[in-house]
Amino acid sequence: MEYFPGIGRIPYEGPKTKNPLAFRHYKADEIVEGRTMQDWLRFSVCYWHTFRGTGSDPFGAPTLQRPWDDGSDSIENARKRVDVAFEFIQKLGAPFYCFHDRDVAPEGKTLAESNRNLDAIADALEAAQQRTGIKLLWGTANLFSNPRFMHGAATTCNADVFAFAAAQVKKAIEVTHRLGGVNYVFWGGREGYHNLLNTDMKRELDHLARFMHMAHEHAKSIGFKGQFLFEPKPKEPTKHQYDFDAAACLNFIKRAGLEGVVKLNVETNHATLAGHTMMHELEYARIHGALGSIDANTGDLLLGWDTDQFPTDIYLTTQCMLVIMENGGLAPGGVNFDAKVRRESFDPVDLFHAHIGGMDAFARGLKIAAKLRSDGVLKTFVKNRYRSFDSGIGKSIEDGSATFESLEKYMLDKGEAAPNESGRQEMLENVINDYLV
Ligand code: XLS
Ligand code: NI
Ligand code: NI
Repeated sequence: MEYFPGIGRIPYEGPKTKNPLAFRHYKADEIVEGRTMQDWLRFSVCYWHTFRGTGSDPFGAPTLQRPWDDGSDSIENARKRVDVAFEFIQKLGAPFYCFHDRDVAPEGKTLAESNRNLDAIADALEAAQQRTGIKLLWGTANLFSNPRFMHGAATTCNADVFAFAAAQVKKAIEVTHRLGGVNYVFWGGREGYHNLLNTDMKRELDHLARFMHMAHEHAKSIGFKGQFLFEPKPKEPTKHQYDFDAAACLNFIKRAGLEGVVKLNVETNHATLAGHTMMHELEYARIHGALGSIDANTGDLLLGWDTDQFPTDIYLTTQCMLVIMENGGLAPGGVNFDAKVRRESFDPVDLFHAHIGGMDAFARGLKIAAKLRSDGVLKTFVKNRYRSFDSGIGKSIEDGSATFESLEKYMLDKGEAAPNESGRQEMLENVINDYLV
């Protein structure tokens, strides 16, 4: 059975093609800075938006036409979706996918039944992976859709719900391990609060720390070597999510003694909701040695929620790739399209247009960033800007030999600081535009 008839493997045809179902820039085996595009980008298709999205919103019913899907929660339907997913990912030529437990398999009436459903679909996923060579970038657990998680999962006030969440994550890590997943993501679905009047914030954060240590212990005990990742997000569904942004996550990791255990999966739309640029979040994670993976999408700056649109802006992807290349890539992480087509884009073929656009935008960002790096434009400027710290008084500050006394003496002798130099922001913005064309 073919679910996307008339669409073959998406070819690379180069920038001049007029074929909407071809890549203009993403050529998997093209070498950039000594590595293939496929290895730099490690693209992943997400199961939830792409194969479970319906196009419904708070104001309207589903719109997306998915002729293969009978809309039911049966195991048969779930099995069929596995075939749909792998046909799509294979035709697209993405090497990875990722999922939540409840995206792939229906939730049962009890935990035991849910686990059995998940095992049954894991069999199908495993067979499809073997058949196609497509690999699992990460698995995760949905700890936010079921009403039991209304107060949170690891940060709930209900100890039974904490136990349920623990059992669910235990199983999700095991399934991720079984499927050879190379990361495991914790997005804090409802880990946050709507009102501090009913919230013991300290207790909730302590519980989250306990939860993460137990998850780490379990992963070790079963031999799961994948990277744990927190996915920062400032709000939605709660008013305040504990994993607000990269800085809040890193502080939690430190407070909980989880350094070296958890890195970050940074998502563009979450960065902008937090009032940051994606480049800021990536750079903040990178300099702390915690840049693990990214959820590639984009928000709409005029809207205040997580619109999860496909990234098409090459200014954005260039900025992402500058930091990712400086990080030496993302492996074992990757570039996961946590993005959905608009509800007006209801044809199955729109899924191809969306992913092709995102992959091409990142491939262009990669090529532009590589050129900026090989010409040394930004690096040389930035290095020169800080040269007063390379010797003399600046060096004494950096190497720790300076004290307030020595600095005071230096300045009393000198009388006034050396004059400042221009930051040349506009010139650098012009330089970037030269490279974008
Ligand atoms: C929601 C998150 C979610 C995570 C996986 O905003 O982006 O989709 O990526 O749980
Ligand atoms: Ni995400
Ligand atoms: Ni999101």
